[in-house]
Amino acid sequence: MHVLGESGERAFLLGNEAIARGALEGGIDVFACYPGTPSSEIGDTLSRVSRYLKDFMHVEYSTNEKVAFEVAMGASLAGKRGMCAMKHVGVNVASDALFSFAYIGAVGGFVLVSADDPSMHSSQNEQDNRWYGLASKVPVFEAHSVQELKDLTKECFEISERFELPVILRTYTRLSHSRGIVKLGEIPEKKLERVDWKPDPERFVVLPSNARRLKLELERKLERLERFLESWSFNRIEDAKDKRLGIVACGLSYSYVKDALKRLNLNLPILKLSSMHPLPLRLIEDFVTQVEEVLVVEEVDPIIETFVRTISKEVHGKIDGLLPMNYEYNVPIVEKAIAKVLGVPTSLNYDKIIERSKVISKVAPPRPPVLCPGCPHAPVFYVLRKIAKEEKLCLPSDIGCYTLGYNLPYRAVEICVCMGASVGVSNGLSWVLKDKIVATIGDSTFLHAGIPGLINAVYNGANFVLIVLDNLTTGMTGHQPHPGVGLRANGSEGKRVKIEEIAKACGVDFVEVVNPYDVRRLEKKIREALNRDLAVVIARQLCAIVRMREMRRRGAKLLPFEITDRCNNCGECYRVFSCPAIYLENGKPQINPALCTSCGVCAKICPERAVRVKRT
Ligand SMILES: Cc1ncc(C[n+]2csc(CCOP(=O)(O)OP(=O)(O)O)c2C)c(N)n1
Repeated sequence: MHVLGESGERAFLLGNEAIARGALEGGIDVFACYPGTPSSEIGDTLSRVSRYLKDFMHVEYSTNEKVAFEVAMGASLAGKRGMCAMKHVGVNVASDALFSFAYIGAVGGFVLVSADDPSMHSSQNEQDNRWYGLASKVPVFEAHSVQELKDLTKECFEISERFELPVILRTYTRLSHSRGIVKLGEIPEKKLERVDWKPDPERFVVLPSNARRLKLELERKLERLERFLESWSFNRIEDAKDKRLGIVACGLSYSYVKDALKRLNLNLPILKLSSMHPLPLRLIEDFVTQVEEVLVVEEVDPIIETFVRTISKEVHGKIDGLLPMNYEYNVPIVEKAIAKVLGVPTSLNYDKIIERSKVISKVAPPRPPVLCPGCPHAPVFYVLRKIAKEEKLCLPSDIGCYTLGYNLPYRAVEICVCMGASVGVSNGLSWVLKDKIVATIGDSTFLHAGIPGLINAVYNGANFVLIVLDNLTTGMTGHQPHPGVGLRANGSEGKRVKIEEIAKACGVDFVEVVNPYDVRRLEKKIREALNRDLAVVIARQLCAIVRMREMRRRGAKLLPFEITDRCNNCGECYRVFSCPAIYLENGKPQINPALCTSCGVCAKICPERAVRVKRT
């Protein structure tokens, strides 16, 4: 595994692999995460590593981000090094623990990796998690390259331990999913040894009487850290003779600035910043007073810019509209901004290039994302659409592959807000709607945040059907296991937590498990559920991608299906069920054997019984 290369070697690492390597070099003891793009490869890498370095550390996929945070916090409170990783919205889930842990402070080094997603490549919002650092009084660091990401991860452990503070390492899609050559450092020889518990209740118990004192201590720690950051090697001024414009370049934006200056053939002073909070204000002051005007380049919100504006009047950035307020940056965006301030031409006519790319993109056929062939979620949406033709339904859903049920022809996802919200919102809807409610939620999402809403429904008497789309994996983020699967991050078998037993234990009386490929039984059970007050239907069938992978590994053969002459081209299979493995050839539906997963659903729904197993 290249992430386990020898010290001194150079490895071509993904940003997230670099974080994993940095954690190993930092002697991590406990790592916990809940997957979410763009953070998932950190956990996936450490999960693979834990199979090789068996006693080095504990690695786990936790049930949600708050739990993951608390797992790493537990290690830190015992004096060990803990790290947790999550996507930006995961920090919303973990934030309750974050704010209080700031007061207590780290004992062993503690790093929270927040992977933000500017431009929302795979997220519901574009929040800038540096605000969490400011709000919770937790330091936030950012890197500008894959190499620096690795080095900074290790450094974060050092800073956390030295200043007794939890720290946030903020990364983002462009960096986490970039590859770069990384010079590897030493992974310490160590084993995860158990230690004696050292209680410190006056610090670890955030009763108001302790918290009042701890708040002042926290502020003193941050002041000390600020002094340290003024001469910290990751923050630095790169001076230049041309003082017309100085650029404050934050995190990855530093790389854009360097490239943009190269293209413009300019040499301007740069303040490269890796500490987003606390800010090295003296260093910033030093820099700003040396130049005529300042440009602040940062993603996503104008946080540093707002601070710099308190020091200097001649500040450009997002607030004066020079740089876009939204979405991620790139070299042309930064180059255009610098060129505009200095009144020089850009190296290329970017506007013309963008116009041309718009013309080219019109030629390419639109390819909206679809559920995979054989996806076990598809029959559920098919059945819901069928029932919804007879009686109007309200269809809240949740976040996962199944959110694609929003697309035509299903349109079986009518509300999607955040993980677990399908259940909570169904509670509220059930008190005000005339229509019946059928909520859909994935297995991982149910375990993450669906259970409290279900208990609430039982207790308060809310009335809806909850379908758990149980594909026995966390599909959307790369097939990580979860408690409902039983497998652990290091590959060992854990005790399987059964969703049907949870639903029953929550107090739900009607709980049924069905195989969604058995469409008739699925429809029967959903209809029965609709006649009950509160019901849970678990549609359980392995994710088609995982099933196909396993079959290939075993060398198992798929049953080939074909469409016979009985077909009258009614379109039920390709238009209503919308299987992506069925296409039209000369106006007749055909099964593409390269895509078909032999789920057999098309054969079951065909009104003419025209689909059958091919006779060979
Ligand atoms: C708070 C939060 N954490 C993580 C994610 C990333 N994420 C999106 S969907 C999902 C889980 C999907 O798994 P599952 O519910 O089993 O549905 P599947 O994709 O397998 O259909 C995750 C982890 C998120 N959107 N929000």
